[in-house]
Amino acid sequence: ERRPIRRALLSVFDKTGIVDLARTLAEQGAEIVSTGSTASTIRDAGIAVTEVETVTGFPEMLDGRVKTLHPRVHGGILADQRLESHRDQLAEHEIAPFDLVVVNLYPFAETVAAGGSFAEIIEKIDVGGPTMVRGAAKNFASVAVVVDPEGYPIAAEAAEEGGFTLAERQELATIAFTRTAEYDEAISDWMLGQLAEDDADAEPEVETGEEEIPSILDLSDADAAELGITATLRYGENPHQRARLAVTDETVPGIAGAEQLGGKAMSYNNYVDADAAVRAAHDHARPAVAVVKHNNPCGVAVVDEGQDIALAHARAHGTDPVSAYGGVIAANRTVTLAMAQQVKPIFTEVILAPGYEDEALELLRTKKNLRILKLEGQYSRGVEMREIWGGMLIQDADRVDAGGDAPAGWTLAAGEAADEATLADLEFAWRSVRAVKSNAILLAADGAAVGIGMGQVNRLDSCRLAVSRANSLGEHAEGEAAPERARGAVAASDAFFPFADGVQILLDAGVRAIIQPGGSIRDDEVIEACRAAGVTLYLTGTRHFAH
Ligand code: 93A
Repeated sequence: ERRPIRRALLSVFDKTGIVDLARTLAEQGAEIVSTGSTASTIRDAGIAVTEVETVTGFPEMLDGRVKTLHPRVHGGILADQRLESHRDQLAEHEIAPFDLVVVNLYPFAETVAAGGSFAEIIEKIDVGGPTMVRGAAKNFASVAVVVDPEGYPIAAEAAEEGGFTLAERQELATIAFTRTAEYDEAISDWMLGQLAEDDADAEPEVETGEEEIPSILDLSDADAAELGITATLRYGENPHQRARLAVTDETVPGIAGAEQLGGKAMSYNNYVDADAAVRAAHDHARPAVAVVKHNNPCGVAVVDEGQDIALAHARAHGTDPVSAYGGVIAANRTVTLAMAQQVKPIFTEVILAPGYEDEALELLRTKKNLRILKLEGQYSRGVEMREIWGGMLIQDADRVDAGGDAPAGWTLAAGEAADEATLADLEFAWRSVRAVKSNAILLAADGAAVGIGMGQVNRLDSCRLAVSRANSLGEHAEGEAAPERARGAVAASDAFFPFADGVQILLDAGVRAIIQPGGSIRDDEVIEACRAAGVTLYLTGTRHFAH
């Protein structure tokens, strides 16, 4: 059942489309009450409008800080018109109820993004606007609330059809509370950033006399959009860093343009990890899942074509279930319901896949914070760029398609030629290790990583880390020792072993085959160590640093 719109309160910062809405409301016989410049915009268009001052009997004061904060406004918004007692009290105080509240707020985040001064930003903290929005949203039983110009055509249509239904008003209320929540979150983020800045400002600033060049982060949203910026992110790598996202290549599906099917807005770190996760998963032709944390894989596994991707996920999660907490999961096949059921209990920031079974998507969407991204097509990048002080480095993207990346291009340097299964594991390990930050050592067994050592400043420590993870993180009953998963595994190293000491760690742990580029002046010592241990060693001649 529709509630007719007899009286509407319009107070909008962004005047886009407000005249059209006001005209329809007036044509449908609604009284329009409005604030300062909203009222003049409507009146200039020849539409009858009542100034809010006329309603309150009070002038706008404190430079506009107090415009609508008055019982004659909020009584009209908050009265539950179904209740006789509320109707009586309104009558007693000669307050007319509102049926529709249309408000959009002072552009707080936009003023921050545009580099407004401290005082300007403070003045853009809207108080009266959110108060009206929250009041109307709370009272959706009686009032409809619209918070941005996109909703005006719907409101106009509703006015023509005799008003909004209860279900529609409740949906509008939900949108309204989401809006005020985001609005306050932007304010608290900025306030926190100010605290951090205050600390940094303890040192007196030096006047250089030089004119500051505005950074891309200082541009207004509109100017930034012309440079391909599609989003202003909540913040950068840390809360005190501003951040934005620009799409630089619209011809590829890309992480930057991926379709989001659920969850909160992507953060800066989410994008970084999502990119690493998709790249790692797409390095495999077979169905694969990669779990990434802080730009490093903490799990990766493949299954045979035709097997459920859920199995790959279970095994990728099993690589290092401790680190997978709060990770980003990428699959190179459609996410099945079985995989969604596995993911559900695991705290995960982002999941990415080329598609989702309907029931899988439905289940994943019950996790409100999980960002669900759909991304079709093969990961591909032409060039990679990285900023340094005063410059930019540009290089061809690293690919796994060099001669040495396939077993046919490998050289057997020690031990017996690997059988088919070992060769498959070596290839899996080789294709997986390049996603790991150097120095990278990856142990694998049966198409799954079992121990990853990453980001160490010497290869010896990466070997130790890979082995200790393999031998401590495997599934085991409480009170029992973890299985020694390094024993019988294969090992891949993203670059050559400069000394035999790292290899010796792997040999002592019981690996059965090793793949590495070779090329060290001490290759002979490395080869000799493998030969002495009776372990197969292949050289690829190709290196895959990722620093
Ligand atoms: O300064 S406020 O926090 N105090 C108020 O009482 C108030 N009432 C409406 N901001 C207030 N507003 C905001 O003014 C609305 O949210 C809207 O953004 C803007 C509309 O004012 P005008 O119609 O004068 O442009």
